[in-house]
Amino acid sequence: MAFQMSTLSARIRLITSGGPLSRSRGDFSNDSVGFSVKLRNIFSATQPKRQVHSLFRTGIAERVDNFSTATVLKSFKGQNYGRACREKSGTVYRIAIGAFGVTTAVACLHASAQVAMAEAHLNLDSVKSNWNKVKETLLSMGLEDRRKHYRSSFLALKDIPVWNQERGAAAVKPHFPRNEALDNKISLFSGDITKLEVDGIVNAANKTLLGGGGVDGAIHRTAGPLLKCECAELDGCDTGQAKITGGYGLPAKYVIHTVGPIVMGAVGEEERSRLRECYWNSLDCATSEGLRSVAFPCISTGVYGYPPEQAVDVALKTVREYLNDHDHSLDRVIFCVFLPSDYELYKNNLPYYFPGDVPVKSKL
Ligand code: AR6
Repeated sequence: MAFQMSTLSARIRLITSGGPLSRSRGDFSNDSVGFSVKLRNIFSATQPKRQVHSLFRTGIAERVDNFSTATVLKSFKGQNYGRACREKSGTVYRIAIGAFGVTTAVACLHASAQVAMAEAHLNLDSVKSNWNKVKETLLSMGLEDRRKHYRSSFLALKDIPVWNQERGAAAVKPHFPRNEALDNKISLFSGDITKLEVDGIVNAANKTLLGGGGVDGAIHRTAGPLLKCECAELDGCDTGQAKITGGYGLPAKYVIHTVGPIVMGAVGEEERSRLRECYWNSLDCATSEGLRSVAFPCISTGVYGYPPEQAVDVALKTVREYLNDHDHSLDRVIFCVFLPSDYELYKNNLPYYFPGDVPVKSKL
């Protein structure tokens, strides 16, 4: 117990005295859930949770015992005034330390109660959970803590190469001038969008926002049932519009739901405009919520029947135009393709919209 007490005190001193752990202090004051989670991590390195609780209780009792008024009076019984003064000041010091200990212990008890409350909100598998609280708690967590709640494997943003690094497509006559900074904000990724650890992934949803097949089904499956609970309160979504929710069990913090146009027969101006709105409004939705990295699937090109070889131009042109106007608002836009044929389409068309430093060749 003595060892546990000294470990605990040393850790509390580190937090309060500007040691390495004190860097997190700003987070603590802003965010009590974050504080709780971080505090739990500090303690759990040496203390099982039950021991920590009893440690706090014992800590308060011991300090109150050690610095009771009886102790103070005792120090004035001595004959030597100087000695009494020294003992008195020592006692005052100990009282101050004791008071600090009690305050800290009370704060710790409060924090551990909050940890328990936060964890109680974190059942991602039950529709009985309060989605609002779960969302809030997940978003307030640091990355390492949030990763414990992912319902799938993940790919970190730093491991998704930017387009510039994997260039190699044929040189073409670009539709836009080269902008090296923008080239470095683009990725072409082939795989499952539900694995991407980015700020937001875009869902090719339907107007109900209550889930479906394709990428919509995959996103809802990985996020868990609370995503549908939140979606149910959004009152649907019109074609071309976008609405944002939490990501729940997804590695992505947020999901931006947009509804692509349904193509029956040939693509007309109406369908083109609606598809453009999907990309533009999704990016607008992301930046207005402060998201810095966003991944898109090939909206409307599955069940909704938009020909992929026409959709690719709308997707790339809209993202390029958005980045021209908002280059400081986003760090990365990822085109997430699922089919090998879509990968080829994007690879061949990206140089028209994000041209690199390559010799010019006409598309015709
Ligand atoms: N990750 C990335 N892309 C995917 C994934 C995935 N896990 N799964 C499919 N895709 P679709 P739509 C690609 O049909 O055409 C739903 O039922 C897929 O290869 O998902 O906009 C909704 O509820 C294709 O390239 O969306 C709507 O009712 C792209 O995602 C309707 O489908 C879009 O295909 C929306 O149809």
